[in-house]
Amino acid sequence: MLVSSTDTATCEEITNTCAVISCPTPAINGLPGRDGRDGKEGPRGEKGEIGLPGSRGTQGPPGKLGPIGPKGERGPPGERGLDGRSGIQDLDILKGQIRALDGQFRDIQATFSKLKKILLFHGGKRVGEKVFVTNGLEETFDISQITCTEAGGLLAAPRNEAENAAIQDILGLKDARKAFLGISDQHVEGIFKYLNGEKIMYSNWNLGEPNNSKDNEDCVEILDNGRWNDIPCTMPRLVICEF
Ligand SMILES: [Ca+2]
Repeated sequence: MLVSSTDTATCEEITNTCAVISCPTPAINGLPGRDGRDGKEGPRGEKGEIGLPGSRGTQGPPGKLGPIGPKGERGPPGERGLDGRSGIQDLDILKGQIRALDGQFRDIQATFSKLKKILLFHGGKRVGEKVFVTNGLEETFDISQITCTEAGGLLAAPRNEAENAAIQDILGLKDARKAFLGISDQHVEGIFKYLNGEKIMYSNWNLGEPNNSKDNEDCVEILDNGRWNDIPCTMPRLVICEF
């Protein structure tokens, strides 16, 4: 009977139980073999998991200006400011200043009233708050105008019938026949204005006037009958001023 060496019983044990048996001589281990050749590339593996995020890129250029946003809500009230002066103190100061001004104004009124009386005493004529008075001299239009301005008044220019009558009265008092009025059309022919550039609001032209005779009559005289006539500005006439 032949027994494989791979069985669990040893050869000596078998020899003791069997009549004929040959036991193999033990083999010696061989040299290790060489590495084999590389195998073929295997099949493609499954898709891997998502990798970690990359590093942050550089900042891009500024974007375009956006549309105006809606109006914001009202902010909280600011801190209280420093205490100012009392309004009552300011009021007392103002009252004192008003009292002082009122006193000065009354003094001026008294002085003005006194001057008016002096003017009237010297042949002046009063109409409302206006007083007309003459210095008794006859001058050209320009000199008459300057004379009145330097005296603190204006060349007389009646704004209504009452004022015109007052000027006419002065002519009678001085036995003068004519006087200049503060009216002319020196700037625009045919457009008569007061010396402040305002168009006249009242007139009392004589019949046929203004006629701009010889194209040289830009100033206005008042006659002893109260009527007006345009004449050359260089003719001498009684100076009558208004204050
Ligand atoms: Ca005339």
